[in-house]
Amino acid sequence: KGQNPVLLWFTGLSGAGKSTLAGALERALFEAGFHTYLLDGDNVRHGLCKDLGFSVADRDENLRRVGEVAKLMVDAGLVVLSAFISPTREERDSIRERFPEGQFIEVHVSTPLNICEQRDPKGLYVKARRGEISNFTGISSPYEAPLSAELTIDTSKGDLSSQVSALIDYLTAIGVI
Ligand code: GGZ
Repeated sequence: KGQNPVLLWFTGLSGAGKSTLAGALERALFEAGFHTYLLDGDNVRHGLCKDLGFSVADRDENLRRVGEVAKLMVDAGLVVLSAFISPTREERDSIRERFPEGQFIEVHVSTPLNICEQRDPKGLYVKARRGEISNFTGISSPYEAPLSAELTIDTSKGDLSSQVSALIDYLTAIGVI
């Protein structure tokens, strides 16, 4: 099916819903016959980036590698989705610069910290508050919200299917699908 390859870059706090949203969008695109790939911590941090932790330098290197892999996949014609906290503007912007205008689409998953902390699906916020995890984004390490993301979605408002529809509508409007 006709598609214009792009990288959809989901950024936001741990527990904001990046993977859920990107995963649901990928399923919808796949079912509609598009060729996609989802990059996230689960398939990258255990392999390609298993030598890296959560210091500023390691996160930058994690994201640099992800950006380069995504670039290869976009060159291969895929609609690539990535779901990483990606806490710094500088790192996100340097990945954006690796792509032609319009091929890097930043999606800010803007769910507020207090909601992410209430959700705490893996119990990581509790551990971070106790000081058992260092450099935890939002608690002991900063998160810089995007200043001009193409899309902003707060997953504490509305349901998943309407959020996926908003993403599909956007991709349709800009001619990606
Ligand atoms: C933030 C951490 C940390 C620290 C482990 N800070 O929500 P999760 O659990 O399932 O996904 C998070 C993941 C962060 O990896 P990313 O590759 O997305 O981060 S980055 O873009 O900053 O490179 C979280 C868990 O690993 N995790 N320690 N200190 N999140």
